[in-house]
Parts: sequence; C-alpha cells; structure tokens
Amino acid sequence: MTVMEQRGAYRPAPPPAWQLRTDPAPLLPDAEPYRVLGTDAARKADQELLLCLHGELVRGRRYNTQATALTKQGRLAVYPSSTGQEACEIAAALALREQDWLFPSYRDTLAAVARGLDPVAALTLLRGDWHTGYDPREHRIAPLCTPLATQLPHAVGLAHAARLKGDDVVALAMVGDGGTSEGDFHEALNFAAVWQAPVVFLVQNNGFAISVPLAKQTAAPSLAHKAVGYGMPGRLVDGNDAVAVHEVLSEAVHRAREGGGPTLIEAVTYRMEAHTNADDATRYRHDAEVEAWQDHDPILLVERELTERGLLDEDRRRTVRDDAEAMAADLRSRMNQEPALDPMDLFTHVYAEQTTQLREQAAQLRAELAAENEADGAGA
Ligand SMILES: Cc1ncc(C[n+]2csc(CCOP(=O)(O)OP(=O)(O)O)c2C)c(N)n1
Repeated sequence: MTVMEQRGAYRPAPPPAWQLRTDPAPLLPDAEPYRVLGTDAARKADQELLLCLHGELVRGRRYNTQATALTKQGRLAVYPSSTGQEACEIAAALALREQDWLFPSYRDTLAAVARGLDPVAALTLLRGDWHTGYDPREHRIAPLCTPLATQLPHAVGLAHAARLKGDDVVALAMVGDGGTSEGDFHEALNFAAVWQAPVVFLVQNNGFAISVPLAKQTAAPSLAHKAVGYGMPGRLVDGNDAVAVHEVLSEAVHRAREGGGPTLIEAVTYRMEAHTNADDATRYRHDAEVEAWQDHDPILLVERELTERGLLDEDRRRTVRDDAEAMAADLRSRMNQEPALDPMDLFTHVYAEQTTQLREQAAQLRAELAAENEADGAGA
C-alpha cells in the first residue's frame, strides 16, 4: 500500500475525457517519396515548366560552383553549397506567388535567387557583412538564417498575422534535417497547426547535419511523419525530382492560401558537397555513397525527360549554358570588387547602449585588427 493509500486520501483519478480529435490517417505521408520524373506521369508534365526548371537548375548549379570558387579566392567567407539540392531550392521557390514570403536557412541562397534576388546581394551575409544585403520587405525574403530553425517561428508569426489582417500571403519556411531536432521546430509546427496558419514547412533531408547522419538525428519513421503529431499533413517527396517538388509544394501552398492550414513536406535529397568549404566530408562518409547519388542528379532527371521528348538539342543546351556562364561571370566580377567592410560595424547596431560584454569584445577585436594591420605593415 502506498503512503497516500494508508492515509486514505488516495482516489484513483477518473479516466480523462479523451478522444481522438483528428483522424490521423489522412495526415500520414506515403511510404515512398512522391516521384514524377522517370515514371509514366512525367509525360503529363508541362513542357514550359520542364524547360524553365531545366534552365534554372543549370543556373543554380553554376551559382554553386562559382560561389565555392569565390571562397577559395578569399572573396567569400563561407559558402554552404546546395549542389545536388537545386531541385528543392528552385522548384519550391517557384511555387510561391510574388506576395508570398520565403524564410530561408543559410543553405538556401538559390531559393532566394530563384525568387528574383540579386545573386550578389544573396551572398552579403556569407561574405561577412553585418547586414542582410537586401530589404527583406521589398523582396519578401527573410534574412538567410544561421541559428538553426529560428526562421520557422518567424514564418508562422508572419503567416498568422497576415491571415488576421486578411492579406493573401503564404509563408514558405525551409529547414534542414538537423534543424528538425530544434525546439523552435516543435514550437513553430505546434503553433502553425493550432492557428491553422498559411505556412508550408519544407525540410530538405540531405542526409547529414554536418557530420551527423539522419539515423543519429531521429528515430521517427520519416521526418514527414512528425507532421501527424501536430495535426497537419506530412508529405514525402523526391527532393531531386524538380517536377515532383514543384507539384507537392504548389499543392501545399494552394491549400494554405485557401485556409486549409499548414503542411510539413520532407524532400529526400543528398548534399553532394561538404557541409561548407570549411568541412571535410571524407571524414564521415564514403565516396561510393556520393557517387551513387550522381545517377539521381536533379539536372540529369530533367534532361532525360526533355531528351525523350526531343526538347533538348545542342542549341538549347548552349543557350542554357551561356546564360549560366553570363550569370557566373557577372557574379565573379562584382564579387571581385573590394567590398567596404569594417569588422567593427558588427557592434554598431546591436544595442543603443552597448553592454559591458560587447564593449569588451569590441575592444578585443579592435586590438586584434590593429595587430593585424601592424603585421601587414611590417611585412610590406
Ligand atoms: C541553434 C544552432 N545550433 C547549432 C548550430 C551549428 N550548426 C550549423 S549548421 C549545423 C547542421 C545543420 O544541419 P541541417 O539542419 O541538416 O542542415 P544542412 O546544413 O544539412 O542544410 C549545425 C549543428 C547552429 N547554426 N545553430
């Protein structure tokens, strides 16, 4: 007998008035990622969409190689390449309307560029500047977010506020597989579902959070299954299939716009490069795994379909390649112009009155910069 029972105070609690409020079955994702390219359904894909996606994917790939080259030339502090993930980036961004908002992570430069942002402005933060480089309100693109998943509650807040105001706005929030383990992911999805906010969450499951593989990140059946616990539909899509990504995203955006509430989409893809230029991926994965994904390259998948339809001749390839090269040349030449960066600006706009710690950090940085200048002067 327990102490409570001995005292006679123990009364078993009545069973809670519990009931299943939502039938979970329609919320469940399919067992396999949704695919279009390489299946019979591909024949129905719109020709203009295919050609547009192809051009954008090739541009996106070229942007990635150019930005990575700029890190090697010391023109860019860091670049998290999305090579291999271009279909997620571009097809998702193209599913939005002009008035909608994008909430990107640090890896989602291509989504921002596909939405019309100047390719150089998109690299401002990664260049080491203290500001975003563009007006988020003008472009309806939130700043590229480095603290994992913090962009998600922001997206929900904006989407919910827009709905309260009666504005026709949908927010697309992008996050990595690792970001789904953050508290912000939970809070954002919970609020989004309770409020039925017009927001779409796109998880790019690229296999790794730096060196941590998905198996060590979660024991969930899939990341899309997490949706069910919040009461929103989960969708699983092949993240390398640009047509499938575009279709699934467009449906979810439409649903959100019509008042149907949020959706969680897991796009299964693969990060072909290292986490950033500062990472050595050979320390935690085998080349064979990377090579196996080459056969499922997002550009290759679209090109196979275009070729089969007789829409990709040498002329077309050249036009697309020239367009990508022109973009890369412009990016290169503008990034090669010396930026006016003063590292001390980091402290300028944080607080109206600096805290003691910030004053100390500013003094430390000032001393380091002075020592560096002196060393440069001595070496000259
Ligand atoms: C709150 C927070 N914790 C840790 C980090 C350090 N960090 C930067 S990237 C990263 C891995 C993220 O992986 P994932 O979400 O899968 O996105 P991916 O980089 O693969 O696109 C970590 C842990 C961070 N930026 N923010």
